[in-house]
Amino acid sequence: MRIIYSEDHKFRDARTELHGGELVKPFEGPFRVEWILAALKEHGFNDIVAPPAHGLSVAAKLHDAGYLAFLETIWERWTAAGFTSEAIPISLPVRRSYHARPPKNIDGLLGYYANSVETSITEGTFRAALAANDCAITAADHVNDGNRFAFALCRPPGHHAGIDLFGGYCFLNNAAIAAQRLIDQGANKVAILDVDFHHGNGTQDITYERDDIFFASIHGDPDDAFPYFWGHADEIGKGRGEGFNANFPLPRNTPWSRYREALKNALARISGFGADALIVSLGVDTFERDPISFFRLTTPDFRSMGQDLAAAGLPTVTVMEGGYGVPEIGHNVANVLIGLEEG
Ligand code: 7XA
Ligand code: ZN
Repeated sequence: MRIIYSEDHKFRDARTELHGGELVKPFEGPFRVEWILAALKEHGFNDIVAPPAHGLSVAAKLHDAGYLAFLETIWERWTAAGFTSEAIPISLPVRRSYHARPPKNIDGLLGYYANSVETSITEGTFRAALAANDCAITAADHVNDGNRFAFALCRPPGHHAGIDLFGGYCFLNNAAIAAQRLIDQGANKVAILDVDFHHGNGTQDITYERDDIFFASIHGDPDDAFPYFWGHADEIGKGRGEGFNANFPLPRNTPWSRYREALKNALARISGFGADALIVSLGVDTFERDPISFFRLTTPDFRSMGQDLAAAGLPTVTVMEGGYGVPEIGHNVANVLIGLEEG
């Protein structure tokens, strides 16, 4: 399987994350990709290529123009305003902010485009997000060229990035960008299956009113898990998109046996949709020892997950999302890819 990876992810190396009332070292950092790459090489995945620059033309079909301009210029504007530390939103539009619009004040603008406040923006964040976008597009192109699989080792991740929202460590929605690229190149219908522990609220935001992208997500119940305000089972899509969104919230301590039932149900929905291709938003924070999540999957379970995903029989672009804290994340990712190739 071809792995698409850019060294430019290193340009995002934040010092701060707001967690439990403190500014801590972020759970999402460059070390994650180092662990994943090391494990992939150990398991014999040696076809690792850097993506060419693709720019923002695909992202511009999914994200708001003002939001993209914000991402591109926020650091410059933040420092020009005299701030010397990382940019953290403090004031967000909420219920009954009926007249919310992008303010000119940089603090206000930062809150306007945020869906949560743990994620600091740093000098190199946009450059790294652009590289992740390049990985996703290149992986989609590899599958479009007739290859069954590609893995976009994206960092920063993307599935919480909405039409005009960043947060949850995400800025550009890499999975939706891969789906859009496949559609631009001739696919009629693409399914995105999000197996990260957290609901893919950004992907749902982008695809909610579309009937050419089916979105399914298996995740910690939002009653108990970030992003809290999205991901309920009754969110089924809207307008033309009604019936093309499926959420599978699961409780604390979910083991593989229970997870697998949800996975089979999600795959059955995708099969009914009749997709030409599958995008997998792969988070391995469903792992039993993930520091910020609460499912109970083990390292061998990820191989079974890959086999189940392959049984869908679709050209598949896997896009990296979350997974934290322990070097096992690399083996968990490798196991999904091994399972995909076996299935
Ligand atoms: O998939 N998304 C993540 O892994 C990021 C979740 C961010 C949680 C922040 C709440 N402390
Ligand atoms: Zn996650």
